[in-house]
Amino acid sequence: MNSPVRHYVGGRFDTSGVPFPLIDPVSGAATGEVPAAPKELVDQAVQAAKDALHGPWSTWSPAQRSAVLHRIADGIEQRFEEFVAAECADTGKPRELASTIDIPRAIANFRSYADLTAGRSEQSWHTPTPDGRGALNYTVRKPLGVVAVISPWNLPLLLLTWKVAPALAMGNTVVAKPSELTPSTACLLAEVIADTELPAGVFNLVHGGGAGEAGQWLTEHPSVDAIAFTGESRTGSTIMRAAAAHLTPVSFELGGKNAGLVFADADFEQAVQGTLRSAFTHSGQVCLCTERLYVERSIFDAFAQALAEGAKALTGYGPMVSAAHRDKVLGFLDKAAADGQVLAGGKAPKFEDERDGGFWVEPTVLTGLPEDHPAVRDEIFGPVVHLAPFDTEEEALNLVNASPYGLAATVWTGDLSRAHRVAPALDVGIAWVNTWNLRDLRTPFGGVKASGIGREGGDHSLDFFSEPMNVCVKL
Ligand code: NAD
Ligand code: 6OD
Repeated sequence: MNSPVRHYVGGRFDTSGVPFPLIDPVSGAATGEVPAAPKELVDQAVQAAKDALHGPWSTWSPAQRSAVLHRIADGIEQRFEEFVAAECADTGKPRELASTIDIPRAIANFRSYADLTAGRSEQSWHTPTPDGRGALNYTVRKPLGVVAVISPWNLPLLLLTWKVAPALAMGNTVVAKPSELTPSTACLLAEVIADTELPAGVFNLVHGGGAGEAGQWLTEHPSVDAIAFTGESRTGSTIMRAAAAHLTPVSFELGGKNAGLVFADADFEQAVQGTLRSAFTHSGQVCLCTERLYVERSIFDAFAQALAEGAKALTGYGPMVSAAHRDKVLGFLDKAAADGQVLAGGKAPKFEDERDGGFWVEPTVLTGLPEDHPAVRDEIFGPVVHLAPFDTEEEALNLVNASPYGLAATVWTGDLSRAHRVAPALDVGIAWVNTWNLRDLRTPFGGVKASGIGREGGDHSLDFFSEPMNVCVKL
């Protein structure tokens, strides 16, 4: 068993609350315990964050904040292997993913917001006045106050730090609540932060679930000044209702049903390999993964065969995060098998070892389902992609844009004009052309429709986590 995961409140570690088990998704075995924060502890965390807003932290310059963010990044780097091991243990993801994506990106999140905040300037205007002397207007950016950061289980440290780093960069204080399924790296982060000079109460961490637990108590708290949330769209609706009571601003990164478009003029092999990556990375448990693929009819059969062969040949993939999530994914697959065709996968694999107690699903390629079938319409968040043919560019655009979601899409084409015509016409927040999940942390990140509210990334995050105020001085 690992050591218990701890809360971090007002600069002190705490283990209060009824413990619940941590489960290894690879084998289904219990690996440790997590205490569920009682309401009093959540209140203490918010109070500590509120008090810290008026302490020494309020006098720190952007350069000082930038320096401490770099020190947090250094601290993660120094304990890199511990972070990787903890992320793999909680999520079941292969080491290859945690060591090349999750933990490096957490470090990059701190470094990039450290650099951005240090170099940021504000606007000023000289305004003419009738007396000829004019006025000087200038913008002052203030922190929002206490920010609640609520994050999901699929990229636990990456997505938590994606919000914590810019919130701290702009001088806010934070109460973070990671997913109850994957709390370990957040606790390691608190240990790293405790070793820096960040004042007590600036970063706080509480564990527990959402409804009726720490998550809900945070979103309903009158002293929380902003909520930065990543998770399911339905949870976003619930949080928005809670936030309405105090008109608390929200930044939401929500679910998706991302589409890929493969035109006949695409580089065939690049599109096949790219789709294998976009559909099956982290067994489809990335919000950006492709779950619907539309392929131009003239290459549809060859593409479907190549993708199915590629999916059958995949090895080294990880499990679903929990038994409940595995059952949800298999539920979609049972319905899909009854109503359409399964070209690859479609069930839980058999290993004849300890993994048979874990939460595995084979990489799955489906076809032949109508657009309103649950497996084509709803977010599955597993290793499942459905293929359908299209005949014209217009039809392809209509198919992609018919979804209530609008997070990301990928276009595979060899025609530059088509790429520039099609990509901006997609109703999504992020469109990739001939690639997938290529990230520059300064770019706007987020979704339209049911996939989110607001944009994060670069200045977009720094703007969300601060309030601009104008000062007008008559000269
Ligand atoms: P989830 O919505 O179930 O949970 C996310 C977080 O919210 C967890 O910490 C959970 O404890 C908390 N929570 C749940 N109910 C709550 C409530 N009523 N009040 C306050 N907090 C509550 O999502 P999940 O299953 O952890 O993550 C998977 C989902 O996240 C998928 O829909 C996926 O698309 C989405 N996601 C989106 C992005 C993005 O950038 N758009 C990134 C990652 C994941
Ligand atoms: O890359 C990012 O910044 C980001 N927010 C990724 C989200 C992935 C969803 O699972």
